[in-house]
Amino acid sequence: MNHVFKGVIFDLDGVLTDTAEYHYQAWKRLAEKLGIYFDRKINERLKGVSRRDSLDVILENSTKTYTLEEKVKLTDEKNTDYVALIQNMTAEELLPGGKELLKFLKQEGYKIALASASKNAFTVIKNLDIEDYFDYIVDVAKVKKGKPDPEIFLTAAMEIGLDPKFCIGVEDAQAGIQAINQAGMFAVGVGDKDSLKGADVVIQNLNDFQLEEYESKVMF
Ligand code: B16
Ligand code: MG
Repeated sequence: MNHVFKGVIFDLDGVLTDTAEYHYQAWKRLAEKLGIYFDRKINERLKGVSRRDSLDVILENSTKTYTLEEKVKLTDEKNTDYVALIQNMTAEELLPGGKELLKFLKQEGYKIALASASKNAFTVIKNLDIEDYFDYIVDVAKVKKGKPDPEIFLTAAMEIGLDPKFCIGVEDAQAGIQAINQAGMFAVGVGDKDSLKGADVVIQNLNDFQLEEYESKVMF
């Protein structure tokens, strides 16, 4: 293998699949129960954000203050609903270009890792039937600092045995792009150019992923 890059580290929600809709449904149910206003616009702010921090965003619209214990109960409740929703996910829910890109990277000998903020990432990957493509899936429960801290991407690079500079990180959230930048990796943003500042390139979906083009942009 004579590639410039040697590994690709993927985010999950918003890059390989759209679990945001399931997160939305589960948070919506909790918010309704608590009598708190919640809509899809607020849900956008939860992308790439940890479960606990997501709850704090939702509670910004609450007049009541919750104890730490109550917050744990609320996130547990949301997660029970979310887990029930993702049980029925299938390979059909892989976003455009996902399968083709994973196949190509594997064939070409690139290392592949997952750096998702979701504690349910493994279940989703299994249901999408893509777990065999990954050399390493970061267990976010063991990561101390969330994105934009680079820890999750650096952990992934270390576990696949690569210097971060030989890795490409792929993200749909601004905090994720910042994490990739701070990790010293090449950053591919998936989504809207204006909301993914600092990305080396921004693509609409994984069908537009152009490895050769990215390799021609860097020099070591
Ligand atoms: P969980 P990603 C993130 O996934 C989601 O975008 C975010 O909305 C969610 O709160 C977070 O995972 C935690 O998920 O409650 O399942 O642990 O984009 O980092 O793959
Ligand atoms: Mg994401």
